[in-house]
Amino acid sequence: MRRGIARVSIAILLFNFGVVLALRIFIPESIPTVRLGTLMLSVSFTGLMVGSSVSERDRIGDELHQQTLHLHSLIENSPFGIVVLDPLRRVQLCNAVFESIFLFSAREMSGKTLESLLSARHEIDQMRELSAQVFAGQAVHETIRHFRRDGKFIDVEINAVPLRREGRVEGAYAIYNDISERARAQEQAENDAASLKRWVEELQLRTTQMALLNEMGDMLQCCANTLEARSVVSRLCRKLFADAVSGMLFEFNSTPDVVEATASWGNSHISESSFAPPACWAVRRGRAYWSEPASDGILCSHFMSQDAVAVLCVPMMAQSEVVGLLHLQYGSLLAAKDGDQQGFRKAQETLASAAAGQIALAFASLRLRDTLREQSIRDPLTGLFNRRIMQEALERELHRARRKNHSVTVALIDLDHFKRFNDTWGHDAGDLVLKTIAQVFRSHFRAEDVICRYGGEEFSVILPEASIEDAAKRADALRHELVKVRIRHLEHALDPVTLSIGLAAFPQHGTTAEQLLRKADECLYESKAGGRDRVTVPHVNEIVTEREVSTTR
Ligand code: GH3
Ligand code: MG
Ligand code: MG
Repeated sequence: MRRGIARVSIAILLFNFGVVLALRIFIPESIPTVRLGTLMLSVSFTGLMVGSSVSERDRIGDELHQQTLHLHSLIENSPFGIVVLDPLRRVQLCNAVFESIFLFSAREMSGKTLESLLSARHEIDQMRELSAQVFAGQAVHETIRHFRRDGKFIDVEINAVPLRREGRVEGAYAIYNDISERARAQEQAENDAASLKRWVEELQLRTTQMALLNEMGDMLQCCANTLEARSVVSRLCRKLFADAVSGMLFEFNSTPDVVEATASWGNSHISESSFAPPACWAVRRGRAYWSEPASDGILCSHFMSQDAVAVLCVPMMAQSEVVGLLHLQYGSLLAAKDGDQQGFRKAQETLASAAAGQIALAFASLRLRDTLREQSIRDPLTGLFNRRIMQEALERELHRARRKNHSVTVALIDLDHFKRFNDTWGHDAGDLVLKTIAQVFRSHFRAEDVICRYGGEEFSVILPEASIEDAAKRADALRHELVKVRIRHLEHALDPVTLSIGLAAFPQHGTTAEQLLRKADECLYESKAGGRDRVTVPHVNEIVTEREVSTTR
């Protein structure tokens, strides 16, 4: 229509121009006609100006319309969510993607702030801060976790810019990109990587523990006695249970009602070093037991203090019998294993049970070996060395004496009229006499002297580095000591025991074991013959050669 006006204006202008021209040609003298022509030309010119102005506005309006359509199409067809906020930070318009991200329709969101619609309580502050930044004139790029209408959370990437008009911020324009899938995939990948790392670490730890456990088993098998085994246990358990603050190894004593600490590692032990077996729940139940001093749980009663976060007691079982106890104390480290405390405890328990089993087996076999060895070298009734050990010890002492050039004395001791103890009070009484006398011998002689039961009621003592004179004095003192010993059997006081003793010394009375024993036996015989209860030494002028001992009296 506006174009029509322009065309009409041009037509009027042309018509007026034609009229003025005709008047000039056909009525040249008429001045009013000239004026009328001028007026008509002015009117036409004005009409032309109005027409062209209307056409220009029409063109601009068209262009604006096209641009608006284009912008709308851009916004609507954008793969991202787009929202425009008014100066009061309320939703002015948004596209379909924005609607689909948050599951609200444009109508529902229109006129409301995004904070009121889309954020959970803890994100409101973050949202407010973000919109404050934008309305302060800054462009913002953030990733925020939003809650959408159905209550699920989504991660969105936001690019927001302020909309300025004449230098003033009059709104905001934001592009939303839903990156939940990407974020979740990344989170999953991170979790997977963390789990893998944890598993690898766990595997490495298990490998190290298995290696240490095997090492401990190997070392324990090579131990010659329980003393060595205890030192192996304390050294390797310190490494094996690196998470524990300290540990103790308890063994059942020969006295069955006492458990005794025989090895320990680390500091601040809370357990008593010896206690009755029922004081420990692990011993009572025959399986691992955790005590937690800090909590309300039942504690083992062998603890002296409660300075530990947790304590693990594991019974050491060998052939279905509890032979000892492995005791491990944990400090703050256990508390630090927050999330996976249960897993950590289980792993420690399994490891401790494996270690305890291995230690128990090693100790049982060492004890068996010790027992067999003891049985092979000791007389079961008196606990003294047997004759075979006496022979070996004498050979060894003679060898040493030759090298170091000192003397060795051998004493043969026979109990006088021993048979009458058996005959009068029975064999038990006789056995009691033998045991008591062995005890007196043990306390009378030095630790380095070798006391043996030579056979029946005969004993031998090897006195290294003792001269014949010293040995004679010692033997005489023994005789006097023994007379004072009163033995009671079944309420009966037995007669005092007297001894007949024969001595011989290296090198003056013999240079070999055989020569010395023969000479000591001769002296013993002499003691018997002389009336018993005495000590006899070889005569001063007896000459000894390498081959035989000839006596000149
Ligand atoms: P003598 O003064 O001459 O040595 O007389 P004796 O009675 O001590 O010696 P004899 O050789 O006549 O007797 C030794 C007795 O010791 C004989 C044996 O029954 C007894 N005997 C040996 N071994 C044991 C033992 O282990 N227990 C008991 N009860 N008696 C034993
Ligand atoms: Mg005898
Ligand atoms: Mg005798």
